Amino acid sequence: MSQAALSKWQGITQVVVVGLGVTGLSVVKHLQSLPYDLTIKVIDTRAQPPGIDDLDESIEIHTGSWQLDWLLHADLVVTNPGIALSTVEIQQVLGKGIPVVGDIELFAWAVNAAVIAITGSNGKSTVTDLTGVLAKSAGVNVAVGGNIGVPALDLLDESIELYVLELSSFQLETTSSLELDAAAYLNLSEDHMDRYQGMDDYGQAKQRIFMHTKTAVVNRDDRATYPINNHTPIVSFGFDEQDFGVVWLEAQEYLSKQGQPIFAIEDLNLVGRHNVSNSLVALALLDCVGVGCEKVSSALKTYTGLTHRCQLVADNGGIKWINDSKATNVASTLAALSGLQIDGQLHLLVGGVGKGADFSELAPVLSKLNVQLHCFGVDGDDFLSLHPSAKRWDTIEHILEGIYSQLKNGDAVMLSPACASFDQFKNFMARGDEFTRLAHYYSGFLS
Ligand code: UMA
Ligand code: ADP
Repeated sequence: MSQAALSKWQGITQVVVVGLGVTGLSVVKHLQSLPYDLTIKVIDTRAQPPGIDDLDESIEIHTGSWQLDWLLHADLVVTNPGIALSTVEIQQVLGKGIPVVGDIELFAWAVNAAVIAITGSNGKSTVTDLTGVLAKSAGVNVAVGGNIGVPALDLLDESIELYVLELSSFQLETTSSLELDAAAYLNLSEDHMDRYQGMDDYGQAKQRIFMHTKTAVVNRDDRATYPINNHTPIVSFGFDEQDFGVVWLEAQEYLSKQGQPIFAIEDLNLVGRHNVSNSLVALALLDCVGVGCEKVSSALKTYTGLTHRCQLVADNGGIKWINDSKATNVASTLAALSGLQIDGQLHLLVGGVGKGADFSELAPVLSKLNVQLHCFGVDGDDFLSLHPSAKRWDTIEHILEGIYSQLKNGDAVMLSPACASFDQFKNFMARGDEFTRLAHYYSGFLS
């Protein structure tokens, strides 16, 4: 344990963990592993929080409501990213001067190796995963986690040389001392407007990734991704020839570094222009920690991306079925549409929980496509005015059952819903799995 970490824990004995789930469990496990005499209590406002069966029986837990008395007598409160700092009870804790941190802050207190982090509205998981895959291919002992799924604290291990973390704005809100070797801010577009007061508020949470980074990796096409303080050294990515970019050579397009071609874009196995940009970011981040492009090019060639992101799940009878369930906001659906190449008609499935978003940006893009819009879920009505073809359905299953017999050679069916899934599914993975299951079923009739 470093001197810096020791000083962080000085005077702390009562720790209250708010919110279980995978984060809460990882926090409790980490606290138990520390060489301090800590009293750990857990509060979860849900009656049956996920993870409760895995919680050590010796830990006191309060479920179903807040337990203010515990909170106000804590020396440290550790919140799940799903809990907003603006929550009345958390504001009372802060008002009393009790520190409130998240799991990433505890990770920062404990970590002893190089760390790369990635934030942004879209592309975080793809860039995080790709960076990890490429680092591993170059022989680095790398651990990948954070918002992508595996809590950061569960990754901690003496043997790890490099941590690659996906950080959400929720996680960044409660993180203030994470020292990074490189931090990428991919893009900023409307999301989580049910949690933030507006785009400024949301963007500021993401800016926190630059608080202590050696290098900021930023998007030349999105000024919001540049650090507000002017002291952080910058490496940028984009679609021109500067820094990490794109060049043409003998009628071929290449990923480039400072104008020099480093990788032929046609050799990428990823679909869409947004993945050209995601590849550039991974290369830039690894370059910052001394892993050169030449060491990772064969892994970049074979990388096919994560499931539920523009994933081709069936291709029968000339009809493509694409699962883009991870598109949970407008910008991600726009990115999916921009990368599509289809000969026939696109059947686009949109809807779910809209999170207060304005979907009107989709209308001009849809107007240029040969598209049939199918709207489902609790906020499906919000899409009806976006295209003359829009039709209202209740579920994905009913849509596919209703349309499969009309599909023709060259058509594509894509779930890219621009919404969260919680009205009808446990999460976006369950929604994507359901679409994939139905795609396999109905495409079977068409082969
Ligand atoms: N909740 C309560 N009461 C509580 C605690 C939580 O109602 O006392 C609710 C919150 O409103 C919240 C939900 O429960 O929406 C989240 O709790 P959870 O148990 O699902 O959380 P974890 O399992 O710990 O998952 C969290 C992240 N969840 C959120 O930020 C909401 C996961 O990101 C992340 O993968 C995981 O930690 C590991 O770091 C998910 C996510 O949706 C995938 N993230 C958002 C996004 O990507 O857009 C930010
Ligand atoms: P995140 O973790 O930020 O949600 P993902 O990598 O999981 O990002 O991708 C989510 C969705 O966003 C995908 O369905 C894809 O269509 C879209 N997407 C991926 N990368 C980008 C990007 N760089 N810009 C815009 N949209 C993107």
